[in-house]
Formats: sequence, structure tokens, C-alpha cells
Amino acid sequence: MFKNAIVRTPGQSVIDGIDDYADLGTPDYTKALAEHQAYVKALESLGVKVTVLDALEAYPDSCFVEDPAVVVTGKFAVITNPAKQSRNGEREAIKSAIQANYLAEQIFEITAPATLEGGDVMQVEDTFYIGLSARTNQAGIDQFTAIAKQFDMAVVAVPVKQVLHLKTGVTYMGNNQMLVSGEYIDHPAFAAFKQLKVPAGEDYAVNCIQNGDKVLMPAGFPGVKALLTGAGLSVVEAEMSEFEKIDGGLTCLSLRF
Ligand code: CIR
Repeated sequence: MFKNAIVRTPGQSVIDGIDDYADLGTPDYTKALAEHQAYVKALESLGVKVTVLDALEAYPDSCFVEDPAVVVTGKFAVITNPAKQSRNGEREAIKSAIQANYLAEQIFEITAPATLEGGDVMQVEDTFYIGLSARTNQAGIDQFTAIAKQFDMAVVAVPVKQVLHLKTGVTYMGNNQMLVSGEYIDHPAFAAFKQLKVPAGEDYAVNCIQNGDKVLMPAGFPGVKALLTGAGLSVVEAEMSEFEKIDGGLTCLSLRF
């Protein structure tokens, strides 16, 4: 379970966020801000202490703090190397928030030519499933693996073909249960888990945040809600319409530890 989260308020520049996948129009800044505030409240309702960082107008996607860092509760943190030029400066911007929570010897960095984004890193107990994607390359996975090894943690690389990041297609719901959609339904990498299969048309809702017996999910996906409730989880919903327009999901908006 995690007790802390770091988020960053979206700036007005969020309307210029990268949109490689969704085709849903431009986010409304005022609405995005309101959804972000509700997201913070929803995390707090899961018993989490939330640190809110100031908006960074220079980086339109900087509210997606999950990508420039990976945090592992009580063990280590990694400053990543985001692949997109417009996001790369976010790695410097997130450092002080990481340094406030981890000792210098616990903080590592992914360095070029390696690229890696936190959205591709899914921790399941002592194993990290890492997406080999348009944003995370093999060198990034190799560097992360060397870091994880020092903490007796393993890495399994998983190809990402149809979605942005690994966690845009699969998230872990605890208790050996994997919420899977699209290319990850019946995927061999997750064969050992009980699969919770996202129904067609609700793929966006695969990106959920589980904490103990609670789960935060995007509002408006009754099939996934029924699936999670049926799995014994108590569901909290958050409106995500404006972030969905720039390919952002629930996990992207926070670092949790
Ligand atoms: C991007 O394309 O980088 C942002 N518009 C969305 C990032 C989403 N992050 C995530 O899934 N971890």
C-alpha cells in the first residue's frame, strides 16, 4: 500500500499537451484544473498524503509526473529520461520533490542514449514489468534492470505495440489480479495472474490505481466498475475527460509511494 503521492498542478499550457493517440479535441484548462483538484481529493480519500507541486508552464505535459520518475516505496527512486523533447526537461524539474523523499544514495538516473518513462514501469511486488515502447528503449530497460538488481528486484520486459505506455494497457490490482485490455488480454507475460478483462469500448479505464482494498478508476465505465467491484475492490471514481484528450490516465497524474 502507498501512503504518499506527489502531483503537479496542470498549467494553462496543458492545452498544448502531446496527443499521439486520443482524437478527442483540446483540453479545457479550467475543467482540467477542476478535475485535477478532484483527483487530489480522491487520492486523499484512499488515505494518502498528497504533495502538490506548482504548475510548470514551460512543460505542457508536466502534470503527468509519473513519467519523469519512478518511485519504489522504502527502496529507491529513478529519475528517468523522457523520450519526447518537449518533456525531457521534466526530469530536472521533478528532482527536488524526489530528493525531499529519498536519500542521495537511493536516487538513480537513466541516461542517454537510454530512454524510459514511468508510465512503462509497472511494479508487482518485487518484479517490474517494463514496456518496450515508443518512449522506453531497450537501453532504458537495461539501465533500470541494473538498478533494480541492487535491491534484489527483477525486471520483465513487455513489448508495447498498440498503446502509449505499458500501463495504458494493463494495471495490477493486487491479490494476483491483473486488469488487462487490448493487446494484453491473454498475453503470455501475465499468464500467471488472474485476468480481469476490460470489455470492448472501455479500454481507457484499464488505467486504475489500486491501494489496499480500494481502487481509483476513471468515471463513466460501468463494465470496468462492475469488474472491479466483483473482484472485491471498493471503487472511487474520478472524472478524467480533459486528461484523456492528451493521452493521460489516472496513474500518470501521480507518483505514489
Ligand atoms: C504524453 O504523450 O507524454 C502525454 N500527453 C501523456 C502522458 C501519459 N503518461 C502516462 O501514461 N504515464
